[in-house]
Amino acid sequence: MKRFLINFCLATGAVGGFSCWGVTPEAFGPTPSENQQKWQDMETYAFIHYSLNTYTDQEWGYGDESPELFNPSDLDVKQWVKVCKDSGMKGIIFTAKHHCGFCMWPSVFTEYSVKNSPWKEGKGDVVRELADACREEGLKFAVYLSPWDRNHPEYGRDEYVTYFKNQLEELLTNYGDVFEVWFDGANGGDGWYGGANEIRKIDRTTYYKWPETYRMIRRIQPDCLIWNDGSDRGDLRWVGTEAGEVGATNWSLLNKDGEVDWGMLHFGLENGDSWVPGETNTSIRPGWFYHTTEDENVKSLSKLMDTYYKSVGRNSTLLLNFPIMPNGRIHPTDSVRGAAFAKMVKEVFKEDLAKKAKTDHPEINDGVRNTYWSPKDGATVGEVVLSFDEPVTFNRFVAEEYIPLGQRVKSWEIEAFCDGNWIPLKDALTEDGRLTTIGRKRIVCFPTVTADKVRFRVTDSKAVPLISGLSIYNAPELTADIPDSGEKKCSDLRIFYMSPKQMAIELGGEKTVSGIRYLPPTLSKEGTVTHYSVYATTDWNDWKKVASGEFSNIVNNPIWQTVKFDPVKASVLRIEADRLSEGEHMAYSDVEILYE
Ligand code: FUL
Repeated sequence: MKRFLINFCLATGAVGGFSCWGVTPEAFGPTPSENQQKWQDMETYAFIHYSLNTYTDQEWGYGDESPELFNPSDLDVKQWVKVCKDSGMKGIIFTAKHHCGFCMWPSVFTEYSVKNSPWKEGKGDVVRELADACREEGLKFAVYLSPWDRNHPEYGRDEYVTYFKNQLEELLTNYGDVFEVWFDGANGGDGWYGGANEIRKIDRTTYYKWPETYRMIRRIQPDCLIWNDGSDRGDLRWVGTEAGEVGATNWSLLNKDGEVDWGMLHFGLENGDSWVPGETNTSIRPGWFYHTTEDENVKSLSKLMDTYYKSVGRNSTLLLNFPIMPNGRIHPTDSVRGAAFAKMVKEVFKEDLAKKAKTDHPEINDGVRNTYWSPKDGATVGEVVLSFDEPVTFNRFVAEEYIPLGQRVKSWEIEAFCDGNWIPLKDALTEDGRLTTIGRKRIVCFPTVTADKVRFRVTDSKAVPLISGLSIYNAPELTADIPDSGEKKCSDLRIFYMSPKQMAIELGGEKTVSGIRYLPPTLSKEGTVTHYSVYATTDWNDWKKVASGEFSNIVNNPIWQTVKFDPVKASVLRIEADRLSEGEHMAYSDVEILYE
């Protein structure tokens, strides 16, 4: 074990970022803008998914759904804002326009909007109501505007890009401050497109003319952050999954140019030349839009806490989605779960036990973000010991880097001094327990220990590490966990392939069937069915087509897909893959049958 210099720190207590040695080090590598720092300080904010899909029980609308469908009986944006606030969310990003193209505000550039719906006799504006309600309650407001538009006749041509920019300008000009714009990367290709009903492929790197659009955003709302999925470098990046976790190693860096692969999204790029921090997005339910069938599948409190540790606790933010029900409100299960989550976060982090510790480096446990500890003489390794008069019991450790001068730490360790021995504390939420990056905030969870001393040790860093805070907490055990899913398997099903794109399910006798559920392969995207047809038979001879359609967003969010149809007598069902996301052979993780 290496021994380091004993550092005697000059506690400056000064503002503006001071090292314990009284010298302000130079920035190292890319650094965050002030906006990016403010954004990361929000930690948790909400997504709200609401559109015509809510009324068609879909995740992606095709673009031909009637605006007549939009007629909520009880739309109450104040309830949404209250739920989000009670869930600890600091802002809301709203789906002003999802892939179906329906605008939740009365855009002057299209007829496909709330203005042609029965709701408020076409005089309503959901974006306006929500933006106002957010402001009243002190939440920040932001918009999701889908670049892919399955309704617009000109999608794929230049005219559409002008339309898209006009809409963005409308949203950025008429609704007050917008803290983020979210440009979804999905582009499934096919759509209604004004009745053309065809597949339109675009080159995502050139079609939308992002540089021009970005310039416009900066001009109208200089404080607004640009999110995209990584292909056109904005200010924030997707983390490569909708499951609610970023890599345990998470650099807030990417390269300005060039391809961005999944690993770069999920872990950042250690030597990237630009500051592009990751935003972790996930839904409180399996889907992004509301489906009654998911009422039993709202994320449990322990799952939400796990998500928090794997996002906010890994140098990211958490963008947590609340879907709106057809009546225009958030479901009570979601709101109760959201409030329990906020309460638990508060409970876990209510008392920083590190503040009681004695240390030679008081700037590390003073709770002040712009004072930081660093090893002497610019060393890239070093350690700090926190000593307690009375033994402390704890199971969470939080480290924070002073990111205004860049992200530096590459690996570190924590040890607890228990019964005369130093015991390493490993991250229980990773397989190898190793600690790598820190960034804005890194939370480490481990089984409860009682110790007299705690040692924090940086073992590798790109440049002298600047640690603005170490804290220690004792989280309550989560005993009353609610299971995530009420899925039950049907044991008497016999499933086999009739051909690479046809799967037969024998039901074990003649039954009245009203639907199927399909869980795609989860380890690889290969064989995932994106477009399906379902047939039923009682004699293996006479097959009746009972359903067909699209499993939208199944690639990014590989969750259970439910297909319902009019009850039919069958002894065998056949699922055909009309289209696969990748590969030539359809695959599944599980299949269920819904009976009458
Ligand atoms: C995805 C979209 O395709 C989903 O529908 C949802 O909006 C999610 C947040 O992003 O890429």
